Amino acid sequence: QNAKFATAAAAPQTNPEILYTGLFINNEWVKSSDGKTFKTENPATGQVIAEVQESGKADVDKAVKAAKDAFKLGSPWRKMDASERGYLLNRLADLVERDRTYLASLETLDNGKPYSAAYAGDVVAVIKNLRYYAGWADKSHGLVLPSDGKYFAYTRHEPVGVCGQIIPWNFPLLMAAWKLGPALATGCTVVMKPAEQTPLTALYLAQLVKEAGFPAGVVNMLPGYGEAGAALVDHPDVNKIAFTGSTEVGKLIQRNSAGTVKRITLELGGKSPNIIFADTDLEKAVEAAHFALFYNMGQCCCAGSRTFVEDKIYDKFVELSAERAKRRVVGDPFKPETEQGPQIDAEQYNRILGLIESGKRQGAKLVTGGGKAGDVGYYVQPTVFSDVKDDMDIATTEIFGPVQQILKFSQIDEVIERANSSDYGLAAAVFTKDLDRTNYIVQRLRAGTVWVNDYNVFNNQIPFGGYKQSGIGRENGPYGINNYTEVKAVVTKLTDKTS
Ligand code: TXE
Repeated sequence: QNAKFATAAAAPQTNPEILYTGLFINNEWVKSSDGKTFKTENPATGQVIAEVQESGKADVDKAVKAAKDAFKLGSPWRKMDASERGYLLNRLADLVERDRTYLASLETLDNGKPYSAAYAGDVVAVIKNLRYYAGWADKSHGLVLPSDGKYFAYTRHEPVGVCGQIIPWNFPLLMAAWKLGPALATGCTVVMKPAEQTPLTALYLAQLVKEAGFPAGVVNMLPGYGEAGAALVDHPDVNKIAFTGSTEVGKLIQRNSAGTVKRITLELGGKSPNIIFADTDLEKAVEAAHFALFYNMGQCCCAGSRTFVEDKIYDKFVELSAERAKRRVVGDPFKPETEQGPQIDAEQYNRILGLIESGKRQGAKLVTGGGKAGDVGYYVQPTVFSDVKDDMDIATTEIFGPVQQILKFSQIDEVIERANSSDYGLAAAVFTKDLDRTNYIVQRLRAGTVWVNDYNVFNNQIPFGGYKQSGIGRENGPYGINNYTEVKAVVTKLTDKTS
């Protein structure tokens, strides 16, 4: 984080006003066609925060029409200079920055993540992402190609068109930014569906889109359930789907997109290996492995959820990891000292508790935690398992909760093979001071990101995405732009040619 954002967090608004609960279509707030609503709750208390309009298929049709109209030839958006699109994205970043405290507070209320993380992490990353892609708006361009024959050949990078963007609840605002930034930089139009658990910050962001001056229909926001997402996937006028969520739904989306040959990018689940060699700084590695798993209540697709530790330091590593997990401060996410808030909802909470039970049943050693924390809200104790075997459910299933699995290894090729023997391939990390070993291992791990001597390092310049069943495509960095463009080759006959 740069100095500009490194100030202490402003005091949160523990009861932020809920301003927008409708559907945002064509720069207007409207109700759902069939009058349906759904409740969004505060996972720290289980209490309802607000009733939100629930988008159905008819609303998807309306929003897609608005996005299609905004993309029509001759529309203000299509005629706009690329640099102007960049200006609007920067303006949006300015507004997020202006409302940083409010947005971080609203995120904490709706999602349960510690306010300190929402303020210093999520919202800052949103601002930087929008600015990063603002810079790309007038720098994404084609090539002039030395074609054989008497031809002048060049490529145009054109916007792919109407994009359906379906996002999850673990980083609600940040996932909205990751998807909006490249889509708007390249001149696409968007219909976004935030997750049903966390619609509030995305809805507020939609209002900022309007305030920033984006033309009507360029961004449409449809709160609702998976059915609305499925209707976007099926819609013949949607040219591309960008999805972040479960591998299960990702497969459905891939299948259902085939009917209209949509472009798709999928960012799905993971079971990422974090490999710790004995030559590393033990205490730093323990802390890094703790952060790798427990950050955001374990609700990270890239969570280091298989911690492989070299046998020589295994016992000590387990002992220190348990001590660290016991020190983890669990509680009210608005309190500055809180490191861990509640899980997102009852479904995830019960699923995590069920997986913890499976770990106990299947013979892993529970070294700390192992159950719910408190009686109000969806809190789970920071949990550490040792003596975990590769075929246990806790070693193969994405838990998406504060449950660390520590596995033992002794040989480098053995740990590479075990690390790679997963259907997932999102991220991996290695901790060692040995350069040759580092180079050997990074070339062999089948993962979209490999961190060396650190974990969870995210920057907008760096691509992120998965191998295997962790997804298709890469977000962020220059690669993120490609998802939103079609390449058009233009070949013009010349009457004369010279070198
Ligand atoms: O995900 P879903 P859920 C993983 C994590 C978690 C599990 C289930 O393991 O425990 O997924 O979480 C929308 N067509 N991740 O059930 O259902 C849905 O409304 C189109 C990993 O919350 O995939 C929401 O907006 N869209 C992950 C979004 O998909 C559909 C983040 C994600 O929800 C749909 C979240 C359908 N048929 C969970 N069904 C990551 N990769 O970071 C649902 N949706």
